[in-house]
Parts: sequence; structure tokens; C-alpha cells
Amino acid sequence: MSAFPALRSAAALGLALMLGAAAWGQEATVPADPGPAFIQTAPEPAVETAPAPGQGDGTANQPAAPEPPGGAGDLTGNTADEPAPQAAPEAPPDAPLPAEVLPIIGQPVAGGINLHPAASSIAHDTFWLDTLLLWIISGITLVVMVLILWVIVRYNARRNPVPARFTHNSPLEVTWTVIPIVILVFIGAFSLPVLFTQQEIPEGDVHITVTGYQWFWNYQYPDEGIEFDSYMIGYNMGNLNEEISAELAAAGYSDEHWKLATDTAVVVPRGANVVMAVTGGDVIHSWTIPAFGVKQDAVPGRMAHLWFNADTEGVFFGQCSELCGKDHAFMPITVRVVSPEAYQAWLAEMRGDAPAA
Ligand SMILES: [Cu+2]
Repeated sequence: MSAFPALRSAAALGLALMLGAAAWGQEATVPADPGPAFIQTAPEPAVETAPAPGQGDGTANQPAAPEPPGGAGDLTGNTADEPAPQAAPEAPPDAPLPAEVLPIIGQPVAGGINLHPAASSIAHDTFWLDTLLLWIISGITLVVMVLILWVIVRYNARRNPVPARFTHNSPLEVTWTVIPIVILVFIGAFSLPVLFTQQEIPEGDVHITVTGYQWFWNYQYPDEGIEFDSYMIGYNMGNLNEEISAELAAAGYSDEHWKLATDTAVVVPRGANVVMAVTGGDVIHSWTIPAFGVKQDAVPGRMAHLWFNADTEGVFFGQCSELCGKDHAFMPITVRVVSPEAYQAWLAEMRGDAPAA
């Protein structure tokens, strides 16, 4: 297991060299570069220090702007005392985010080359399979490379001036037919069960219907009578600017989550089988959360299904994964995995029956 990061690193290094160091370096360092004026001119102290007095985790996301009455007082008391750092970004989206501090897990990281941390049973299975395949292809590549080198050294024209003239070698032909078959059967024995697990939709504890539109997502919880749209924070507001930074901060995100964070989020409870019906309202989109190991095309006129069981509480990001028009890059996906209790509280808030307390 421990050899894989090294193998991946080697592969990524080769790729980086091929692509050119300049392009690679630029992409990897942009988020960390303190240079851009638009980041520096943002009200940095307010964004950075607001959560500090109350809790150690300065980067964890804060409760969303609309607070449930009386709820989460200990977490929000400190920020409430401070003067509002900004003209409060108009927000209150129709789907308030749960007032719970969640770690942001499923997101790209600067210089990262590995898969997102697996956060569902399907992701654990598929990522394990990915590792197995990496071992196998590495072995095959090594064997072929050794064979080629051997032929180059041993059978070049100088060392082997009179080449053999035979045309068939039955044992050899049987061998190079049978060995690949054995390898493929071996892979299939592991990959097919994973594939079936993905495609056999279990009984759902939570049902969600997601519809892709140009350029946002619509979510419905048919069992709960809940429906809301989900837009990228800062959609149609130009490049990253103070206004967008303020909206991100108000929703508990930071600048690095621009183009990933949405104004509303899919909220699901940890440990529940979530069954999603996926369709498209205009053109083909594709819904995915890499950390869950799920991706499904959203095709108009068809209702496809995916399922996952998230085992880690946190915030997970995905992006539309089927080129769907000019703003394809601006319809990200945010899923918040919360505790079952927080999920029930969120449902109550969404349905409008506010808790008595
Ligand atoms: Cu799309």
C-alpha cells in the first residue's frame, strides 16, 4: 500500500515534465500565491479572525447567515458581537445551510495528485480497485520493458548477425494468450462486484431528485416536500472580488472555495443510503461527488439513479461533469454530510415547522 503514493508521484512527475514545468507550476501555486490584489484588498482580518475567539479552527466553515432562532448560540455569540464586517451579502437563500461547523473534506488541494479521501462505501471499493489496478499495470509495464530491453541488447544486428527464420512457436503463443486471459479474469473477479454494487440501487433512506439546468442544479426531496435550486456563490459576479469573498465568508467558506461552493447545498445524514434520481432539464449535465465515488449523466427525458452511503461528516464538492454550455464551469455541487440529528433539524427548518425551542 505504502508504495502507491510514490508510484503516483513518479507518474505525476513524468506527466508534469511532459506538460511543461511552467503550466504545472502555475496551476499548483495559484491558490497559495499571496500576490493577487483582489485577495489582499478583501477585508482579510474580518474573514480570518472572526471565528477565532470562539473556536480554534479558523478555517472551519461557520454557520450560514440565517441563524435558526435560539440555536447554536455558543458558536455564533462571538461573531454576533462584532460589527458586521460587510454589508451583509443579500442572501438568505431559500435553503439555509445547517448551523453546524463541518470540516471541508472533498475539495481539490494545491499540488494534490491523489483521489479525494474516500467518504462512502462505494468510494472505498473503487479506490481500492484503482490501487490494485495500479499494481497490475505497473507489473505488466515492467515485464514488457524488460523484454524490450533484452531484445535490444541480445538480438541487435551486431550481436546476432544471422537471425532465426522460424515463424511459429506454439508454446509461446499459448502462453501469451493464456496469461492475459488469466489477468483479465483476475481483474474481473474484483471489478465486477464493485460495478454491481454501484449499479444495484438499494432501498433508500433518503430520496433526492436532482435536475441539471443551464447552469444550476435543482434538488427535490420528494418524501419531505422540499425543493430548492443551487447556484454557485458568485455566479455572474465576475472574477473573485470583495463582494464574492464576503458571500463566501458568510456561508462559511473561503476564497479557495470560489467556483466550488454553492448558495444552497444537498444535505444528507451520515450513514444513510441516499438514492438520487438524476435527470436533465435542458441539455445533458453530469452530477458527481468524487469523494463518494459517484458520477451520473443527467440526461433530459431519462431518470437515472445513483446511490451512496456517506460515512464521514463534512463538506464535499463536485462539479458538472458533462460539457453543457458556456457556463458549464460555473455549476458546482456542494454536499454536506451531517449527523442524523442535524439532518432532522435541517429538514424541520426547510419545511418551515420551526422547532419550539
Ligand atoms: Cu452542466
